[in-house]
Amino acid sequence: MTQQIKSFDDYKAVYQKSVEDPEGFWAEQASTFTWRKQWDKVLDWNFTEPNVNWFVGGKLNITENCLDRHLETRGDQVAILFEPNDADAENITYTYKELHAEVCKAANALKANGIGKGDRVCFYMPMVPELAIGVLACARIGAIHSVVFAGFSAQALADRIKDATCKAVICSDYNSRGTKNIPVKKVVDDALSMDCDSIEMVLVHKNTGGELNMVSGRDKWWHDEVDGQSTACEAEEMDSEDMLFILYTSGSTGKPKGVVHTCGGYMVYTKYSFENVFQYQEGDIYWCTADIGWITGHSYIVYGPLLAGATTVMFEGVPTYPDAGRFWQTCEKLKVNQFYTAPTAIRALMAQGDQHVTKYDLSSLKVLGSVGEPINEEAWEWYHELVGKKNCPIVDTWWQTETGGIMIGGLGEHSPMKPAHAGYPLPGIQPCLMDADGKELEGNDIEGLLCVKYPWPSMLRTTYGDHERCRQTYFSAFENLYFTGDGARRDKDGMYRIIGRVDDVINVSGHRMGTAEVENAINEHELVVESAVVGYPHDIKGQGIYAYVIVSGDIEDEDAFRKELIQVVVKEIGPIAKPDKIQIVSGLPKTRSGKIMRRILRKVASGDTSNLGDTSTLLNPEVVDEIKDTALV
Ligand code: 6R9
Repeated sequence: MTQQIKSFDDYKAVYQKSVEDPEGFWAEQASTFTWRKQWDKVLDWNFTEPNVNWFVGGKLNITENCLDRHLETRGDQVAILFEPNDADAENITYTYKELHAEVCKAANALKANGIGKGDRVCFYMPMVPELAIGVLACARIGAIHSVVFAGFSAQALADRIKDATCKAVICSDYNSRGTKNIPVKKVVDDALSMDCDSIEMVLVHKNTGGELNMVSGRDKWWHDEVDGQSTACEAEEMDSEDMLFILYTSGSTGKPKGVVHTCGGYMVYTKYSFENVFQYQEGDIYWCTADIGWITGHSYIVYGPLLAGATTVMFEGVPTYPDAGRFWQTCEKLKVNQFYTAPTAIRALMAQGDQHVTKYDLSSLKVLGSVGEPINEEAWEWYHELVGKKNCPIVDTWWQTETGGIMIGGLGEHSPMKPAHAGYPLPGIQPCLMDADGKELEGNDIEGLLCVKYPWPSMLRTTYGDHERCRQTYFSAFENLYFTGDGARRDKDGMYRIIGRVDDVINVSGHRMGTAEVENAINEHELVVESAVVGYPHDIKGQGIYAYVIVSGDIEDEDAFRKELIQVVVKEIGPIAKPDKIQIVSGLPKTRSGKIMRRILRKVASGDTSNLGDTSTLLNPEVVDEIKDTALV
């Protein structure tokens, strides 16, 4: 284990060192791993192209660090502790030895099917151990995984498969979530009917069993391919900067982009941040409730914990099944020590009543984490008092798909806490706040656009197949800075409070959604002329989706029309992008240059029509009154 930070003074000293000598600091962290070949140079970078290389010339395989390295010291310790959807079902465990064997078998199966270094493999799977095994099997042989959250639609899956020209899809037959048994393979079949020419194989894991259409020559069963394989598989030697995975995320414009992470830096940073933020101790049981379809699952269910030799819980189900006490029941049963979830889940469970929490023994808990969106004070207090009994620090962790790991957040009990404040940057992270004119805001008690000044090991390297888009999106707003897209406050003590996105990205239940993406989906409906989507405050989801829609002709049954629109969005993106409110309007407020004035639409959607600012310069000021009068609030 790396040297963990053990007090706030310790943090201050380590932080100081990490910014004075970043290369020395990260070289020290990197030296705790197994490398096939030591790096020649710690860092080589510029933020103009951008071109960032960490541990240049180093050779490694991340799975040797997640698995092989632990075999001697902790081979019989549980690596993955699987909690199935059915609360009465037995837990399934994989020790480090067993996980190593399963990963090798799956890796051999992929190789036997012609998949090798550099090939892209798409995953569309529920939260079952085979997902983690499959992802690690890819990393073992140098194939690049692209996990697509299994709630996305066939269309969204096809777009991602095509963008990365994946060679194979690995999926399950069905996904059991709560009382539902969701057909997963069926979605893959639908996606593959949309010109996914690069796909040569579909590997199907039998999860619940049930009706299935297997296409001969293309579709194969996981058990047929994997079960008979050898439990040994030599790991592919990877360069530090070889791609480890692609993960698609939404931005303010266009289609989702494939964020690229590479092997060496991602490995060093996810382990370091995991050990320090959660203050993981030998023998602890750690549970992150995210889905591996998101970055949180990649970094803090799979890679970070396994690199640290932790026991990581994987949960198949939903927080409300069989009832709203499932999280706490499971914490009691598994004696969970570190628990990491999202504010939206906390708010939803809070609304179900305290009795679901108080009936369980939560004394094993030591650290509570929060991620995905700002946590409001009420939810923070509830989490702290009811779940943590005021004994557990809350680590509010701010980071992004692009940052690969936690950037700002508490370090277990060692950092000061303030509700709704993520707190201080982790060692090696140099945030700054900028004003709109590109001037850095110095000192404390200020608010601005959150940027990062200096590279950190797990930052994105590019957006797959389109480097210019990466430069444009993250490195062009401010010279020599990485721009996060978030606004933040630095309070008088230097603690950061994340305010939220400053671009056209909305955060629905911790899921990033580009407003343009939702608009494109809505516009697919034949009666829609134009639409504009904004976020508005939502009690449980954080933000809800509010759509303004212009239609052609008369709509006889508005409710039926709204249902149709929702269906279109579900088909194009998935249920997570469903608009909560759809207002039919005759026009959208536009500037003289034809840009939609979203500021006005956001205000109306949030129920605040008191001060809409100067609307006289609009091309069509008269629509503002109509929009106000027919608003759905
Ligand atoms: C890890 C993850 C990133 C966006 C980010 C920000 C918001 C994440 C937050 C937070 C306030 C926190 N966000 N954590 N806002 N406090 N602790 O969520 O990645 O899905 O890429 O979303 O989420 O707006 O820019 P991702």
